[in-house]
Amino acid sequence: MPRRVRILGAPTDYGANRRGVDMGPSAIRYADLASELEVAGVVPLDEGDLPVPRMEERDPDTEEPPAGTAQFLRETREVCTALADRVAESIDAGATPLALGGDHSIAIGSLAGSARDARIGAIWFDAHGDMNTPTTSPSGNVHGMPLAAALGIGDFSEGAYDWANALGLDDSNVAIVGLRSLDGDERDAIRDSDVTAFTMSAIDERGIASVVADALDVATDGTDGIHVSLDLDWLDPTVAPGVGTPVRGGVTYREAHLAMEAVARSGDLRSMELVEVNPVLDQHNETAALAVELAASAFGKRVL
Ligand code: HAR
Ligand code: MN
Ligand code: MN
Ligand code: MN
Repeated sequence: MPRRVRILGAPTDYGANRRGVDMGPSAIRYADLASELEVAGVVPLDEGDLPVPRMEERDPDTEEPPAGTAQFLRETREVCTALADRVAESIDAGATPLALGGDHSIAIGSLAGSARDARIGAIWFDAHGDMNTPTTSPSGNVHGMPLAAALGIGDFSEGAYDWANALGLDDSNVAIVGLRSLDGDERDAIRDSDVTAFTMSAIDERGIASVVADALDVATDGTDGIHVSLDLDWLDPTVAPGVGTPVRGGVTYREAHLAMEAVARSGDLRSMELVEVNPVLDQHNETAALAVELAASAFGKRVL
């Protein structure tokens, strides 16, 4: 039976400092996500978008946390708890959830849902570590924090209930691939954890195939499957210009495809997300189109 993929749009930009990433799901669908997934040999079912309150509709009198702490944490919690339920339901129904951001804060929901009744691993394809906490973040933007939140590092609780910590995910099963931008405290957080981080230098020296093979070993070791979190700023800005926080020196078009093909071959993909596509900053939707191509590769599209 072919794999079924449930497409879950999460059009939020509450975790980012640049507007526009809320249009990511539309841009990715416009780039023919569903038909490319069919070409990859899976059966896509588009479940539409999660409800996200529009920034412009918010009560201007709502109190924001002081600068220097996590911004819009309440809205982020709402989106992520809803997404977590939809991801968990998709997996229960025997399908593979594919979440469309939105900014990278949605990963808190994807990971919580994917890890609800299972032990999972995660591969984080990103220029950034996303290991800040509300107290260490220099920006207050939650899209720089989702990996820490999911690993139970830092206080995201807003009271007693810790909605963010994905209990079925252990740091020893997390690999970051393509790292090239870190804040000071974030570097310490990664060093103090059991997260395995592969920088761009590692890719330059060893080649992407060997690095991704190691990342897959880390994420599959003793787990029931892996979550693939694909931040489009992982790629070099020359091929993925439509992102809010581009960093020079990213992976090439070919390296990105090779990595996704290795994910497909592993047979361990349990859940996936495409995040940080910003159509306002893009050129002719090419970053959304690239996201679609890479998803198709991750779900098994091949030339021959
Ligand atoms: N590290 C910076 C911060 O915390 C930048 C976060 C970058 N944004 C992302 N995450 N797209 O991967 O603000
Ligand atoms: Mn990210
Ligand atoms: Mn990033
Ligand atoms: Mn551990």
